[in-house]
Amino acid sequence: MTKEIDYSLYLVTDNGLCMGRDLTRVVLDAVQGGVSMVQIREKNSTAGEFLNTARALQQRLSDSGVPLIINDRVDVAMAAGAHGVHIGQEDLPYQVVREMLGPDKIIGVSINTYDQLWQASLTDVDYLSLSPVFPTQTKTDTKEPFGLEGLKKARAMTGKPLITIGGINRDNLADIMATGVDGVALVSAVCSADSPADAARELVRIIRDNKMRI
Ligand code: TZP
Ligand code: MG
Repeated sequence: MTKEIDYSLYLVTDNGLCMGRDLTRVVLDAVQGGVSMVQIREKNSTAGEFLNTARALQQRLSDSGVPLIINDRVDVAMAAGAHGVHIGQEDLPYQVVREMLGPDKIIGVSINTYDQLWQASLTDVDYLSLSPVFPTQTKTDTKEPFGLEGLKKARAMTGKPLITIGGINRDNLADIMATGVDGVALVSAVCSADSPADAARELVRIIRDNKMRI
């Protein structure tokens, strides 16, 4: 079943890149600017801190229609009543996550190879995130970037909602959207911006102008 989800501008958080500002404030500003989906990714938080952040955001976002996704932690997502979970290739297998969350929650998977893309396409995972498309300093243990050609190839391989992440900013966003992806995930281009709201607004405009109509 395909859920009606707007993947176009997907904010992934990193507390350390918020320039000392409160994470919740940064996320709410970015949503004000037009972010369509939010993933809390806090690798250095304790489970309790992660849960507090997730609960606070779940409450603040509940009227916005913007889904809140939790990175890695199915337990935190369940406890916070979040909309879903984003898992990597080294997290719990997605079949197990689906059994735990049920059919209505959103599950996204990071894809680092074409073989993984193919395998995940055969499952009921909701979206695939090709990672990374470009080099990035935000995550240091990434595989070789796919580049625009790799992204085009991935787009041709799957009918599932496909997004991509890694080194995306206002300068390369138009080229990325022209490949036919359903959306982009970004960390630093929004979290570290002087105004997360203005940054999101500009990215939304570029996405609107360059989204492929199929
Ligand atoms: N996964 C692959 S690259 C990446 C993640 C979480 C970080 C992307 O960060 P940025 O700042 O948008 O390049
Ligand atoms: Mg993970």
